[in-house]
Amino acid sequence: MKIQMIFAVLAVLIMIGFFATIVIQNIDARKDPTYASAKYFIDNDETNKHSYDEDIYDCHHFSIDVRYNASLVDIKCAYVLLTFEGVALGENHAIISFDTTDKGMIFFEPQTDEEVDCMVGGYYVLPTGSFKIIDIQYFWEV
Ligand SMILES: [Ca+2]
Repeated sequence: MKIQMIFAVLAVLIMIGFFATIVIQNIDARKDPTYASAKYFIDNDETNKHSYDEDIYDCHHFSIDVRYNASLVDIKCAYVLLTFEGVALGENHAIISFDTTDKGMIFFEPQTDEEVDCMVGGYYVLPTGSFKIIDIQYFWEV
């Protein structure tokens, strides 16, 4: 009887530990950065050193990798999907942004680390031309 009680207590303790681990893993430690820390991060992150390849590593890969790398240092970063006027849905462009605590939303082209202006109705310049932005979507989850 006492051994059964010990096993029951052990089982409960193991379950508590298991659920506590799940809760701890789900706490999102990422925070919105200051402008300076976002700039420092993007300047030191090496994603921009990848080579662009339309079939292997394109704008989506650059943006996903920067967002992931930011999460590793607890910086909240968004994968940003830009939709251009007159361009097919699958051919939109991905960049990244930070909602900085001191200067608000800022955008970077992750292929070059260049800070870029982005707003609906504005234009985005790519090597292939200048495109009117008709929608901006933010994806914050890593
Ligand atoms: Ca960089």
